[in-house]
Amino acid sequence: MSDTVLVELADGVLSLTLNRPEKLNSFNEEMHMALRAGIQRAHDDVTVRAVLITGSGRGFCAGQDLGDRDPRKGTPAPDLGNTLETFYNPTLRLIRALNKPVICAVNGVAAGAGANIAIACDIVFAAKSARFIQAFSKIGLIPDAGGTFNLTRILGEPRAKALTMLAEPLSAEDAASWGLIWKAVDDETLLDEALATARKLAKGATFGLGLTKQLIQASASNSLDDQLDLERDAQQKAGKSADYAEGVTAFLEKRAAEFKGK
Ligand code: T3D
Repeated sequence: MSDTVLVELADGVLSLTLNRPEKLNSFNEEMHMALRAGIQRAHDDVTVRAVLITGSGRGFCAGQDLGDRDPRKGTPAPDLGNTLETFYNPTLRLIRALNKPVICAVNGVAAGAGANIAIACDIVFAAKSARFIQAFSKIGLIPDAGGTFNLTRILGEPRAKALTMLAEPLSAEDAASWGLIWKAVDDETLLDEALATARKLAKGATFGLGLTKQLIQASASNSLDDQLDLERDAQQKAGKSADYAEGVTAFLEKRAAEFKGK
């Protein structure tokens, strides 16, 4: 087991903490594989009902470890298309495909692919001291890890283009007011708030939450007609779930529901 990602399961929440603080939790191959294994576990383990991703130390994640891309070593230029396909894209796809909520607690600077992995999560909290930096243009790259997709859909072209071309830091509070993240919170309360939210969701009707996540993600590329059809089909599944039966029964019995995520 790698210590580049700390893994803890408690109260239905799988916490994944990026753990290369001396490199601002930038990605080397080992950390890529450890994060992916964590998210895959969330897919496979029915006791996991929500995921929390955060970082150790003063940063969330500074994207790719550029020490592993040092041109001075004299090796041939790397095939970055291949590294995206091998390392980043599978993780992005796993996060989006996971039928369970993924909460991100951005504890400090989130740069390059680190920023875009955070943005790809379902509910993003950030410490007020955190910054989001689309650092790619500073080193001659394009925004990857879903950046061109998510930034454009969330912020629109003017802000997506300026953020990525200028690579200026975006504060957590501006990210929240622009709708890029859910909330900017005091540094001292970040983990408590994010964890409390993850625990609340983990106790919730996670079968329906998974469907909701997929529907909202699908809407960006669907017509209204297609989306109405999807809602019909998803509601049919939700209506047959044990969580729905429990939710309605608990309402009628004036008690708290005990959802099982089924
Ligand atoms: O390659 C592929 O597979 C393609 C995919 C690419 C995806 C990408 O993410 S490309 C973008 C890569 N990331 C960056 O360009 C960001 C580079 N880092 C920075 O610009 C700055 O470090 C930050 C703005 C993030 C933070 O600045 P600051 O002043 O708070 O911290 P610092 O002093 O720059 O960094 C602290 C340490 O972390 C420092 O090490 P040292 O000097 O104390 O030994 C620094 O070198 C290290 N560090 C930070 N980012 C990276 C890194 N080391 C390796 N790779 C990094 N990305």
